Amino acid sequence: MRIDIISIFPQYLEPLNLSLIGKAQSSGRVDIAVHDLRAQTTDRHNTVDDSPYGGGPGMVMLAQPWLDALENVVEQSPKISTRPRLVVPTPSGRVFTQAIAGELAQEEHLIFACGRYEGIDERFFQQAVQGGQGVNANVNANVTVDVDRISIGDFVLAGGEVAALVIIEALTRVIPGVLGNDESVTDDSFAPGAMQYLVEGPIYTKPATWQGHDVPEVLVSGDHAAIARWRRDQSLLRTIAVRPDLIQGSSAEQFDDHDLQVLASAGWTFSQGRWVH
Ligand code: 6GU
Repeated sequence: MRIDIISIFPQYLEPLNLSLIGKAQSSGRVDIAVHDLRAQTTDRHNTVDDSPYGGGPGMVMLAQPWLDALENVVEQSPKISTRPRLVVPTPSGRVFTQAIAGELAQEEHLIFACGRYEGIDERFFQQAVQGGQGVNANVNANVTVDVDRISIGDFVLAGGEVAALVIIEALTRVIPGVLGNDESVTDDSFAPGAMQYLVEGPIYTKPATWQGHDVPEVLVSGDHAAIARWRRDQSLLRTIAVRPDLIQGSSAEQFDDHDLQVLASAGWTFSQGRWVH
């Protein structure tokens, strides 16, 4: 997968060279390039923003440098057959989930537009979706992308860079081959499938007794079925405690009979198409 990131603070994206994503780059599973939006400006002050039409606080990013940057990125990136997806981190996007991470992980080419200030002039997106001849005389690429506005939660950041890091880390670890075989992503919290509406429960490592606290007996029993069942029970109980909204958004079909017993023992029963608790 190719990932291009456009930002006025390229250094914000340096952590992408570390750890899991750094390794995914070295192994060729992802190819990441960061581009400085200011490189597109032609005036003496490298202007990227101006005051909003209609008034109001803050500044709005100019459409032109963004279109020029997008054209350059599409022009420079290795030939890719599919239409790139332009991911725009913004609090006014759809809320990011593990399912969306899986969806993005299937794309061949993602371009992240990390805005700052109040955001980017809307006409940049209109133009990016529509395509047509670019105004940049040197490049004149015919750029069309799918625009995907994504929020990482109900709070406001100072810019899209940190959100792009979050989204890229989540999608990279679900690209096949990025994690080892023994680090299955299907058991993760929110993983599509059996864990979709659940968070993981507690985990333990050595020593078996630490500061007077014992590891739960079942985990040292060697009984794999009992361990799997215990973990699932813990997951159900923790989800009820910290994320009842996840259970509320699920239906009884997500759960087996034993799950439903555990939920019932915690006061949650599914009746006439909804959860009662
Ligand atoms: Cl994706 N960007 C910004 N700037 N703020 C956010 C966000 C994204 N998600 C939540 N707040």
